[in-house]
Amino acid sequence: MEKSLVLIKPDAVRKGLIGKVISKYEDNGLKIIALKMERISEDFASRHYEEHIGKTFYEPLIRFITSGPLCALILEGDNAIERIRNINGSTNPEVAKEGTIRRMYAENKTENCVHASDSKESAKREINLWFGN
Ligand code: 3AN
Repeated sequence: MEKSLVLIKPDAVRKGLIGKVISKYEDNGLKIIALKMERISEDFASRHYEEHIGKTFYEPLIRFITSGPLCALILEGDNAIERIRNINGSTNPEVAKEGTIRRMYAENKTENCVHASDSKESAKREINLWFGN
């Protein structure tokens, strides 16, 4: 069993999409093992997105991710990391495949509804950051 950290970002929360997004994961057989809703600080956001510090999209990304409440979840399942990223779709909603969350609901590369861990290592780091041990 693999675990992944998923965020339902502030744009999706504002649009009332929490239930629809969670259903996509549950309908695909992924299990929610932790869930919380909060508005994060800039300091916390910079820890979550530390690999992007200095990139051109970093400042708008931090402004956006701190702009309102979000949901953080731990999902579990076989091959969860890859399956969740396939359900989410490409970072850019314009090129995301039909039926993916980002294709259906995302506005652009920054306001793109969801985040999911991209490797076992980042899943471990992100789960520890958001939920501790
Ligand atoms: P993903 O979430 O698809 O794994 P990452 O980890 O490369 O994407 O980037 C983290 C977040 O940074 C993305 N979810 C998106 O919100 C933002 N981002 C990434 N690339 C860009 C970009 N070229 N322009 C604007 N925002 C971006």
